[in-house]
Amino acid sequence: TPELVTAGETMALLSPPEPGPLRHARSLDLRVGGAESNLAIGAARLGVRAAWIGRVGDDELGRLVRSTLAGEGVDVSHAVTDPAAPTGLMLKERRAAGVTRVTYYRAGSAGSRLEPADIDPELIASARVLHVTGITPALSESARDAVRLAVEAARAAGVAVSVDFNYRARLWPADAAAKELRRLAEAADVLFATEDEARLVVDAPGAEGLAGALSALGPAEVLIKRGGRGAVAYAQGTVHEVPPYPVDVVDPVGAGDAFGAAYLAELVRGRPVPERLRTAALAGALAVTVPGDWEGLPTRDDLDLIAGGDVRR
Ligand code: KDG
Repeated sequence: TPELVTAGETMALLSPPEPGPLRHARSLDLRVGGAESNLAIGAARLGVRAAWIGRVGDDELGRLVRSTLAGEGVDVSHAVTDPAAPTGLMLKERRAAGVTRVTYYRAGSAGSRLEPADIDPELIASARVLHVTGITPALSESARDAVRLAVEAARAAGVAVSVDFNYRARLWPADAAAKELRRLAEAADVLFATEDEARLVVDAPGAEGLAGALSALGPAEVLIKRGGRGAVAYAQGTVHEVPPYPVDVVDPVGAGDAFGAAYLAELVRGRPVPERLRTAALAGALAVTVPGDWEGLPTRDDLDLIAGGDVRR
Protein backbone atom coordinates (compact mmCIF):
# COMPACT_ATOMS: atom_id res chain seq x y z
CA THR A 1 0.00 0.00 0.00
CA PRO A 2 1.19 3.52 -0.75
CA GLU A 3 2.31 5.96 1.95
CA LEU A 4 1.56 8.95 -0.26
CA VAL A 5 -1.30 9.27 -2.75
CA THR A 6 -1.65 12.16 -5.17
CA ALA A 7 -4.00 13.00 -8.05
CA GLY A 8 -3.67 15.43 -10.95
CA GLU A 9 -2.82 15.87 -14.60
CA THR A 10 0.49 14.82 -16.08
CA MET A 11 1.27 16.06 -19.58
CA ALA A 12 3.81 15.34 -22.23
CA LEU A 13 6.44 18.08 -22.06
CA LEU A 14 8.22 19.35 -25.15
CA SER A 15 11.22 21.64 -24.80
CA PRO A 16 14.18 22.60 -26.97
CA PRO A 17 17.50 21.47 -25.51
CA GLU A 18 18.94 24.97 -26.01
CA PRO A 19 17.61 28.29 -24.67
CA GLY A 20 15.96 30.67 -27.14
CA PRO A 21 12.61 31.28 -28.86
CA LEU A 22 10.79 28.04 -29.58
CA ARG A 23 10.29 28.86 -33.26
CA HIS A 24 14.02 28.60 -33.83
CA ALA A 25 14.39 25.27 -32.10
CA ARG A 26 15.92 22.55 -34.28
CA SER A 27 14.80 19.74 -32.04
CA LEU A 28 12.60 19.13 -29.04
CA ASP A 29 13.14 16.91 -26.04
CA LEU A 30 10.12 14.81 -25.15
CA ARG A 31 9.59 14.31 -21.41
CA VAL A 32 6.62 14.39 -19.05
CA GLY A 33 5.59 16.86 -16.34
CA GLY A 34 2.81 17.62 -13.92
CA ALA A 35 2.97 19.17 -10.49
CA GLU A 36 1.50 16.19 -8.63
CA SER A 37 3.49 13.51 -10.44
CA ASN A 38 6.66 15.60 -10.08
CA LEU A 39 6.03 15.47 -6.34
CA ALA A 40 5.31 11.73 -6.43
CA ILE A 41 8.59 11.11 -8.26
CA GLY A 42 10.48 13.25 -5.76
CA ALA A 43 8.97 11.39 -2.83
CA ALA A 44 9.65 8.00 -4.44
CA ARG A 45 13.30 8.93 -4.98
CA LEU A 46 13.52 9.60 -1.25
CA GLY A 47 12.14 6.18 -0.41
CA VAL A 48 8.41 6.89 -0.05
CA ARG A 49 5.88 4.49 -1.56
CA ALA A 50 3.91 6.90 -3.77
CA ALA A 51 0.84 6.40 -5.98
CA TRP A 52 -0.43 8.76 -8.69
CA ILE A 53 -4.06 8.96 -9.84
CA GLY A 54 -4.84 10.68 -13.13
CA ARG A 55 -6.12 10.22 -16.66
CA VAL A 56 -4.06 9.80 -19.78
CA GLY A 57 -5.19 9.36 -23.38
CA ASP A 58 -5.05 6.02 -25.16
CA ASP A 59 -2.06 7.30 -27.12
CA GLU A 60 1.72 7.20 -27.21
CA LEU A 61 2.02 10.22 -24.92
CA GLY A 62 -0.25 8.53 -22.38
CA ARG A 63 1.94 5.44 -22.52
CA LEU A 64 4.98 7.68 -22.06
CA VAL A 65 3.43 9.22 -18.92
CA ARG A 66 2.68 5.80 -17.48
CA SER A 67 6.04 4.28 -18.27
CA THR A 68 7.99 7.30 -17.04
CA LEU A 69 6.21 7.41 -13.69
CA ALA A 70 6.39 3.65 -13.29
CA GLY A 71 10.08 3.78 -14.17
CA GLU A 72 10.57 6.25 -11.33
CA GLY A 73 8.93 3.86 -8.92
CA VAL A 74 5.54 5.59 -8.73
CA ASP A 75 2.51 3.29 -8.54
CA VAL A 76 0.32 4.04 -11.60
CA SER A 77 -2.01 1.09 -11.17
CA HIS A 78 -4.87 3.46 -10.26
CA ALA A 79 -4.38 5.73 -13.30
CA VAL A 80 -7.15 5.70 -15.90
CA THR A 81 -6.73 5.47 -19.69
CA ASP A 82 -9.44 7.61 -21.32
CA PRO A 83 -10.12 6.59 -24.93
CA ALA A 84 -12.17 9.75 -25.58
CA ALA A 85 -9.50 12.44 -25.22
CA PRO A 86 -5.78 12.89 -25.89
CA THR A 87 -2.99 13.25 -23.34
CA GLY A 88 -2.34 16.95 -22.68
CA LEU A 89 0.77 18.73 -23.86
CA MET A 90 3.00 21.42 -22.41
CA LEU A 91 5.74 23.41 -24.16
CA LYS A 92 8.64 24.88 -22.27
CA GLU A 93 10.92 27.56 -23.66
CA ARG A 94 14.01 28.73 -21.82
CA ARG A 95 14.57 32.38 -22.67
CA ALA A 96 17.50 33.00 -20.35
CA ALA A 97 19.12 31.29 -17.40
CA GLY A 98 16.35 30.85 -14.87
CA VAL A 99 13.63 32.32 -17.10
CA THR A 100 11.19 29.81 -18.55
CA ARG A 101 7.94 30.28 -20.50
CA VAL A 102 5.34 27.51 -20.29
CA THR A 103 2.51 27.03 -22.82
CA TYR A 104 -0.32 24.54 -22.34
CA TYR A 105 -2.26 22.46 -24.87
CA ARG A 106 -4.53 20.83 -22.34
CA ALA A 107 -8.10 22.14 -22.78
CA GLY A 108 -10.31 19.03 -23.07
CA SER A 109 -7.36 16.71 -22.43
CA ALA A 110 -7.76 13.30 -20.85
CA GLY A 111 -6.16 14.62 -17.68
CA SER A 112 -8.73 17.40 -17.39
CA ARG A 113 -11.50 14.78 -17.49
CA LEU A 114 -10.51 13.37 -14.09
CA GLU A 115 -13.73 12.67 -12.19
CA PRO A 116 -14.85 11.52 -8.73
CA ALA A 117 -15.25 7.90 -9.91
CA ASP A 118 -11.48 7.82 -10.57
CA ILE A 119 -10.79 8.37 -6.88
CA ASP A 120 -10.60 5.25 -4.70
CA PRO A 121 -11.37 6.31 -1.11
CA GLU A 122 -9.94 3.04 0.22
CA LEU A 123 -6.61 3.68 -1.44
CA ILE A 124 -6.50 7.11 0.16
CA ALA A 125 -7.59 5.74 3.53
CA SER A 126 -4.67 3.29 3.45
CA ALA A 127 -2.07 6.05 2.97
CA ARG A 128 -0.27 8.39 5.37
CA VAL A 129 -0.63 11.53 3.24
CA LEU A 130 -2.88 12.73 0.40
CA HIS A 131 -1.34 15.49 -1.71
CA VAL A 132 -3.40 17.70 -4.04
CA THR A 133 -2.80 21.05 -5.75
CA GLY A 134 -4.75 24.08 -6.87
CA ILE A 135 -4.04 23.14 -10.49
CA THR A 136 -6.47 20.22 -10.66
CA PRO A 137 -9.64 22.14 -9.59
CA ALA A 138 -8.89 24.64 -12.36
CA LEU A 139 -9.03 21.98 -15.08
CA SER A 140 -12.77 21.17 -15.07
CA GLU A 141 -15.73 20.80 -12.75
CA SER A 142 -15.32 17.03 -12.63
CA ALA A 143 -11.63 17.39 -11.78
CA ARG A 144 -12.53 19.88 -9.04
CA ASP A 145 -15.08 17.43 -7.65
CA ALA A 146 -12.52 14.63 -7.77
CA VAL A 147 -10.15 16.71 -5.65
CA ARG A 148 -12.91 17.55 -3.19
CA LEU A 149 -13.82 13.86 -2.89
CA ALA A 150 -10.19 12.85 -2.37
CA VAL A 151 -9.79 15.44 0.39
CA GLU A 152 -13.00 14.32 2.08
CA ALA A 153 -11.90 10.68 1.92
CA ALA A 154 -8.57 11.56 3.53
CA ARG A 155 -10.15 13.61 6.29
CA ALA A 156 -12.74 10.96 7.04
CA ALA A 157 -9.95 8.39 7.41
CA GLY A 158 -7.65 10.61 9.47
CA VAL A 159 -5.09 10.74 6.63
CA ALA A 160 -3.02 13.93 6.53
CA VAL A 161 -4.02 16.30 3.71
CA SER A 162 -1.22 18.18 1.96
CA VAL A 163 -2.11 21.03 -0.38
CA ASP A 164 0.09 23.10 -2.69
CA PHE A 165 -1.78 26.18 -3.92
CA ASN A 166 0.09 26.14 -7.26
CA TYR A 167 -1.99 29.00 -8.67
CA ARG A 168 -1.84 28.97 -12.47
CA ALA A 169 -3.13 32.29 -13.81
CA ARG A 170 -3.46 30.83 -17.31
CA LEU A 171 -6.02 28.30 -16.09
CA TRP A 172 -8.51 30.40 -14.13
CA PRO A 173 -9.20 33.91 -12.86
CA ALA A 174 -7.87 34.95 -9.45
CA ASP A 175 -11.28 35.37 -7.81
CA ALA A 176 -12.47 31.87 -8.74
CA ALA A 177 -9.12 30.46 -7.65
CA ALA A 178 -9.20 32.33 -4.33
CA LYS A 179 -12.49 30.68 -3.34
CA GLU A 180 -11.34 27.16 -4.12
CA LEU A 181 -7.86 27.67 -2.64
CA ARG A 182 -9.39 28.91 0.61
CA ARG A 183 -11.52 25.79 0.73
CA LEU A 184 -8.44 23.62 0.19
CA ALA A 185 -6.52 25.53 2.86
CA GLU A 186 -9.31 24.95 5.37
CA ALA A 187 -9.09 21.19 4.77
CA ALA A 188 -5.29 20.98 4.77
CA ASP A 189 -2.95 19.76 7.49
CA VAL A 190 0.13 20.84 5.54
CA LEU A 191 -0.06 23.79 3.15
CA PHE A 192 2.53 24.99 0.62
CA ALA A 193 2.29 28.41 -1.02
CA THR A 194 4.39 31.22 -2.41
CA GLU A 195 3.87 34.69 -0.94
CA ASP A 196 1.86 35.77 -4.01
CA GLU A 197 -0.33 32.69 -3.79
CA ALA A 198 -0.90 33.23 -0.07
CA ARG A 199 -2.07 36.78 -0.79
CA LEU A 200 -4.90 35.41 -2.95
CA VAL A 201 -6.46 34.06 0.24
CA VAL A 202 -5.14 36.07 3.22
CA ASP A 203 -3.72 39.50 3.88
CA ALA A 204 -0.73 39.95 6.19
CA PRO A 205 2.71 41.53 6.00
CA GLY A 206 5.72 39.34 5.22
CA ALA A 207 6.15 35.61 4.81
CA GLU A 208 5.78 34.91 8.54
CA GLY A 209 2.57 36.92 8.73
CA LEU A 210 1.13 35.18 5.68
CA ALA A 211 2.04 31.77 7.09
CA GLY A 212 0.40 32.60 10.40
CA ALA A 213 -2.74 33.90 8.68
CA LEU A 214 -3.00 30.77 6.54
CA SER A 215 -2.47 28.57 9.56
CA ALA A 216 -5.38 30.30 11.28
CA LEU A 217 -7.60 28.79 8.54
CA GLY A 218 -6.73 25.28 9.75
CA PRO A 219 -3.42 23.79 8.62
CA ALA A 220 -1.01 22.95 11.46
CA GLU A 221 1.94 23.43 9.11
CA VAL A 222 2.27 26.17 6.51
CA LEU A 223 5.29 26.44 4.24
CA ILE A 224 5.94 29.68 2.40
CA LYS A 225 8.27 29.04 -0.53
CA ARG A 226 10.44 32.01 -1.41
CA GLY A 227 12.47 30.64 -4.33
CA GLY A 228 16.04 31.88 -4.21
CA ARG A 229 15.39 33.35 -0.77
CA GLY A 230 14.69 30.06 0.95
CA ALA A 231 11.52 29.18 2.81
CA VAL A 232 9.62 29.88 6.01
CA ALA A 233 7.63 27.34 7.98
CA TYR A 234 4.95 28.05 10.53
CA ALA A 235 4.43 24.80 12.40
CA GLN A 236 2.32 24.40 15.54
CA GLY A 237 2.80 28.09 16.26
CA THR A 238 6.58 28.17 15.81
CA VAL A 239 8.36 29.91 12.94
CA HIS A 240 11.29 28.12 11.26
CA GLU A 241 13.39 29.50 8.44
CA VAL A 242 15.65 27.76 5.97
CA PRO A 243 18.16 29.54 3.75
CA PRO A 244 18.36 28.63 0.06
CA TYR A 245 20.94 26.10 -1.04
CA PRO A 246 23.05 27.96 -3.61
CA VAL A 247 22.92 26.56 -7.16
CA ASP A 248 23.03 27.85 -10.74
CA VAL A 249 19.43 28.12 -11.93
CA VAL A 250 18.78 26.54 -15.34
CA ASP A 251 14.98 26.18 -15.18
CA PRO A 252 12.93 27.10 -12.09
CA VAL A 253 9.89 24.98 -13.05
CA GLY A 254 9.41 22.11 -10.62
CA ALA A 255 11.27 23.63 -7.66
CA GLY A 256 8.11 23.87 -5.57
CA ASP A 257 7.15 20.28 -6.31
CA ALA A 258 10.63 19.13 -5.30
CA PHE A 259 10.39 21.13 -2.09
CA GLY A 260 7.02 19.58 -1.27
CA ALA A 261 8.18 16.08 -2.17
CA ALA A 262 11.15 16.23 0.17
CA TYR A 263 9.20 17.92 2.95
CA LEU A 264 6.53 15.21 2.84
CA ALA A 265 9.11 12.42 2.52
CA GLU A 266 10.74 13.56 5.76
CA LEU A 267 7.32 14.00 7.39
CA VAL A 268 6.39 10.41 6.49
CA ARG A 269 9.67 9.28 8.08
CA GLY A 270 8.78 11.16 11.25
CA ARG A 271 11.58 13.74 10.98
CA PRO A 272 11.22 17.06 12.82
CA VAL A 273 10.30 20.27 10.98
CA PRO A 274 13.84 21.74 10.71
CA GLU A 275 15.07 18.54 9.05
CA ARG A 276 12.09 18.44 6.71
CA LEU A 277 12.90 22.00 5.72
CA ARG A 278 16.59 21.32 5.13
CA THR A 279 15.90 18.38 2.83
CA ALA A 280 13.16 20.34 1.08
CA ALA A 281 15.44 23.31 0.38
CA LEU A 282 18.11 21.01 -1.03
CA ALA A 283 15.64 19.14 -3.25
CA GLY A 284 14.17 22.42 -4.51
CA ALA A 285 17.63 23.66 -5.38
CA LEU A 286 18.54 20.49 -7.25
CA ALA A 287 15.31 20.61 -9.26
CA VAL A 288 16.29 23.91 -10.87
CA THR A 289 19.73 22.71 -12.02
CA VAL A 290 18.24 20.78 -14.97
CA PRO A 291 15.91 21.77 -17.85
CA GLY A 292 13.32 19.08 -16.95
CA ASP A 293 10.68 19.46 -14.23
CA TRP A 294 11.85 16.61 -12.00
CA GLU A 295 14.92 14.89 -13.46
CA GLY A 296 17.29 16.63 -11.03
CA LEU A 297 15.46 15.53 -7.89
CA PRO A 298 17.68 13.82 -5.33
CA THR A 299 17.85 10.30 -3.98
CA ARG A 300 19.04 9.72 -0.42
CA ASP A 301 22.52 8.99 -1.81
CA ASP A 302 22.49 12.35 -3.63
CA LEU A 303 21.59 14.12 -0.39
CA ASP A 304 24.53 12.49 1.39
CA LEU A 305 26.86 13.39 -1.45
CA ILE A 306 25.78 17.01 -1.66
CA ALA A 307 25.13 17.84 1.96
CA GLY A 308 28.10 15.86 3.23
CA GLY A 309 25.97 13.87 5.62
CA ASP A 310 24.20 16.96 6.94
CA VAL A 311 20.90 15.56 5.72
CA ARG A 312 20.76 12.14 7.29
CA ARG A 313 19.74 8.91 5.60
O1 KDG B 1 4.93 22.72 -10.81
C1 KDG B 1 5.34 22.38 -12.11
C2 KDG B 1 4.15 22.32 -12.97
O2 KDG B 1 3.70 23.62 -13.19
C3 KDG B 1 4.40 21.69 -14.28
O3 KDG B 1 4.90 20.39 -14.15
C4 KDG B 1 3.17 21.68 -15.13
O4 KDG B 1 1.50 20.64 -13.82
C5 KDG B 1 1.87 21.61 -14.45
C6 KDG B 1 1.01 22.77 -14.55
O5 KDG B 1 -0.19 22.57 -14.57
O6 KDG B 1 1.49 23.89 -14.60
